[in-house]
Amino acid sequence: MAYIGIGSNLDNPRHQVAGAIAALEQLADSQFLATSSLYQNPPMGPQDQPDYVNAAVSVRTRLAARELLAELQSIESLQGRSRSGEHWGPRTLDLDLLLYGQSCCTDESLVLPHPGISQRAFVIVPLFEIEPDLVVPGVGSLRELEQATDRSGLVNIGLATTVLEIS
Ligand code: 5RW
Ligand code: CA
Ligand code: CA
Repeated sequence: MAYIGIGSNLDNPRHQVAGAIAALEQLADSQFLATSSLYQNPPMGPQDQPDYVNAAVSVRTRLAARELLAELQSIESLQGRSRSGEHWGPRTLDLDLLLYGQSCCTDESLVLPHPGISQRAFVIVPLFEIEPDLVVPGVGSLRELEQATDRSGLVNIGLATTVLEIS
């Protein structure tokens, strides 16, 4: 089982997150399992950027972790992610591989579990919604993380819906 964190704070974030979920539903050699609600929340890190919309999904996949990561980067690119912006700056789409089974990995290009899991409410809350009994290797139970999390900044804005928007 793999868990993917989704974030966007540019170009209609809710639409970007819905588009990412639709793309992840079509992932090669994989079975899409669950999606969380979308959560609007203020930026962590640099504050001079718009609010984010975050979500999490789970997939069962035959792809190797690095193959999955490459697929995530390709979806980011298709949705206009630019790699030129400032580090931790605003982006149309950020897909993070949060967990890949029980794998632990500390390469330059891939760290598993994703280091953000243990502190970021915008990761913990959506993940808890889809997998409350999850145990994060090297960290502990998601339930304990969730209980220690300040969720006050997060607004549940519902499930992703694909709708035609009239401009
Ligand atoms: C840097 C996250 C420092 C937390 C980063 C920090 C975000 C976000 C980023 C996201 C929200 C990485 N990504 N804020 N900030 N959602 N809300 O997806 F403490 S940059
Ligand atoms: Ca991220
Ligand atoms: Ca990322």
